[in-house]
Amino acid sequence: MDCTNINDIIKSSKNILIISHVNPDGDTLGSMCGLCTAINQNFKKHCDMLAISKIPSIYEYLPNISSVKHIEDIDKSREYDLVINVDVAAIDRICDAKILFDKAKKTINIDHHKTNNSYGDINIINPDASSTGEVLYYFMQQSDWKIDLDTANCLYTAILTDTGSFRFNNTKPATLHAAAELVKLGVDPTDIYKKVYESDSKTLVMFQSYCISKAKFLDDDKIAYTTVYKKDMEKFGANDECMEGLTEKLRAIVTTRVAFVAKEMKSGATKFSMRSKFVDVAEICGVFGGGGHRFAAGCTIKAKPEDAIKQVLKEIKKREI
Ligand SMILES: [Mn+2]
Repeated sequence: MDCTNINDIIKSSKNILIISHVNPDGDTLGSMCGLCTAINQNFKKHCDMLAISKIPSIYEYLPNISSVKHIEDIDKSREYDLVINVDVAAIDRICDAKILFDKAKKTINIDHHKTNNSYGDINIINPDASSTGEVLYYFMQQSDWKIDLDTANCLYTAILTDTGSFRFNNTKPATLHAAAELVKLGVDPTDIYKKVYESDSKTLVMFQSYCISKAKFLDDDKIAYTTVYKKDMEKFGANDECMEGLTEKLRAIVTTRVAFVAKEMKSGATKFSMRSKFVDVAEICGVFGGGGHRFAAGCTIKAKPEDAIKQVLKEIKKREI
């Protein structure tokens, strides 16, 4: 990786935009806010930050997140000197912001998804890294950037959330090393844990309990799934944030090999969030035009939940799960 080149590009850019992916998670938001803070600290430069859809309220503690612009509020005719995408596996994950990316004089693509096809002018991609936060930590270190406490809190959040609190199989020695270094810089693991994992709303807990109570189990309980209808969301006053972690709860059952949540969309299509313990669900979701990681993936099928679930179950049952 050519750090000098990137430092020079940042130095020579008058206006910089950092873009996070649609349906933002802790990794894309932590990476965006951390990179923005670090560029400000190290180069005395302001960056614009962009969110494509609603930021989950639990991430409101991230430094500088209040200055993130939303796609509806940004001038899409603007030509940035530099646009940096963080955790954006494919360019369509930034939806309408693609126009800003295409117009930019230079683009940098920072990611950890193995499916990323290096669509930027410069690409900093490490498919072995747990998270984009981890990629950024090592990039900043190799580039001799100063990492202040605000940046450290952001990067730690990114790593923590993408590893499910250092539980998922993407947790490698390098991941824990990066986290340890961030703790050395002053990050308080208990404080961030509470902010991320002990901030559930009553609505979320009651709604998820309901969804789990009507889960279905197939093949000696190896397959676990639940269907979330529009009317369920309405009944509980639940929003998309209330879906967070639901599929993982079904996977956590000892007998489960594959778990999914099928959500009825406003359009009438069905959106799947799939998790597994062994089988490659990115490949299963890929059959339907979706993707993701080996043990965590998603797809959307243009059919009502009952039909869409039949199609998905057929694909799952073709495999040794
Ligand atoms: Mn990520």
